[in-house]
Amino acid sequence: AIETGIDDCDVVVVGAGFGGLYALHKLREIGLSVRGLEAAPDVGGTWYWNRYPGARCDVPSLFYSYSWSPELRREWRWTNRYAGQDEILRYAQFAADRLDLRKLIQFDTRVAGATFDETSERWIVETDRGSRLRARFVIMATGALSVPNTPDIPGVADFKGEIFHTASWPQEPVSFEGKRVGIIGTGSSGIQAIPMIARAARQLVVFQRTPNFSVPARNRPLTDEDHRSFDDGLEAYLASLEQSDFGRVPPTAFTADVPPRDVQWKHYEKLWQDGGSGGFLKAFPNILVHPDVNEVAADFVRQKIRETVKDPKTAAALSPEGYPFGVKRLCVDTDYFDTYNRPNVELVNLRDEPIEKITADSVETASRHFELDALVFATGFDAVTGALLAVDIRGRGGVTLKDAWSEGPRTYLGLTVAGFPNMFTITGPGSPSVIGNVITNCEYHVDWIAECLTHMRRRNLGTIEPDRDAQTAWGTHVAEVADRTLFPKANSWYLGVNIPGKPRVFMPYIGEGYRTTCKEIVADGYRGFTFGASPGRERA
Ligand code: NA7
Repeated sequence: AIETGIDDCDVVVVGAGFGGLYALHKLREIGLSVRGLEAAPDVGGTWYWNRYPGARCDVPSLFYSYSWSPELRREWRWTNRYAGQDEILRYAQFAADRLDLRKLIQFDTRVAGATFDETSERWIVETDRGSRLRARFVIMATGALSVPNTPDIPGVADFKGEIFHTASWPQEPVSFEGKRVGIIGTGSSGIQAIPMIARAARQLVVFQRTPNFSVPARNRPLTDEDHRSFDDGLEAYLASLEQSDFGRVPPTAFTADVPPRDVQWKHYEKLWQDGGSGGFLKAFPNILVHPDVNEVAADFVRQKIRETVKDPKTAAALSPEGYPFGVKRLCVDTDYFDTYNRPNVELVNLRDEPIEKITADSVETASRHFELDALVFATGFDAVTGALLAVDIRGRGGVTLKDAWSEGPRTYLGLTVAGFPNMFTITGPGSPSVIGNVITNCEYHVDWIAECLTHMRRRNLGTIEPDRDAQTAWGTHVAEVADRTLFPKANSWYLGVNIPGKPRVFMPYIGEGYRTTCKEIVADGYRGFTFGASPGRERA
């Protein structure tokens, strides 16, 4: 019997960012009834919220686009080498309209809980508006960088000035004109926002705990020639998505020679002039693996900082030491280091003088007092697992995802979780997730899920879930791959160390051949998965 007051569908997709939008489209296309739920009033996901000044993608715009649709490609023309937040958001809106997806999505609706009912083999999804949906499948397209992290600094609630977080920036324009502004955090977001705020504000105080490696974007308008050359290379690019895994550690990393220092230096000089992070991260196959190779890149960036920043003490404080180059997300900036030559910008090195408290009108360090009109938190995210654990997800036996992941996330392929049948995680932990190009990573997951659901329909299968052994082996593999690289040697959000109490587990999969592995598993009859027979209800 159909319970009243509950909506039934085949698939609930949580989140209307690039992953969720494509999931809605693709699964509707294969004939499933789909419903989207989105906390924001509009599509775009992280690009909806991150409206801080300077917000820009560090993957070139021509590639940071849906690769699956020739139509969208033809009808959309990127204006800049690196797209700003506003343009990316417009692209997401364009895709949603062009694919007619809005009618499938309930906006301003946050998913509070999702419970797998073992009797009916249905997910019951509950929203913060008190509505409930029932679906065979749940797709968590909730994003890897979508839950802002605001550190619990004593007195923060007392601050009477304006207060912002880069990842939940207001919709209405913010003016820093004539104001004394403080910013906490120098990750990608801070490094993009700082030069912009510095230009507007009377005074900008940057509170830095850890300096970051950053390379120039050299953003510029795209030319007809850029578009032509992208089109010419398109076929090869699309094929490369299938073959290789852009941005990850290749097997040759472990056998490659150590190139002479001057050869490396010369190459970095060229990459520095070209701009962008992609070239640096694959400058030499072993750059993220071999400490000696890595150290030259680190030295190179430190040298650039010394050449750029006039005050030697500030230059020294801005220079990353003690952790490898490129194993925290490499920042890409416009005028970042040069901004510290402005008379209205001051760097406060929290290693020397930690923040002690925030008062009604100031930030106080151990030795100084900074009066401020506005305070910006550029303090990052509870990455990769944050948005999944923010939902009260309950699988078989009422076990919560929180309990299942109390010692760190466990998944099979970053797509599925043992004990949580018919739930899929787009860019989940244990998948390439946010390494490389998130849009194409999302697409691959959606395509994989669509193929899986088609398979299940053909065979009249009711449920899919990974075996615990397969999941454990996958987790071990993900960790082993990371442990062979320099990635675990930095306290990055990849490891969850930015969030107090979060288990230290390297979350993204950085091995090569992820897609090949996923395909082989499918070809091998979904090795490592168990399917449940159809409960005999209507077919999906
Ligand atoms: P990140 O990269 O996590 O950077 C957050 C920054 O905030 C980083 O410099 C942190 O210093 C700093 N932070 C965090 N907590 C504190 C406290 N309590 N006190 C002082 N400073 C603090 O986040 P972003 O938003 O910049 O970028 C995230 C990703 O989004 C980025 O990598 C791209 O992929 C897009 P720490 O390094 O922890 O010492």
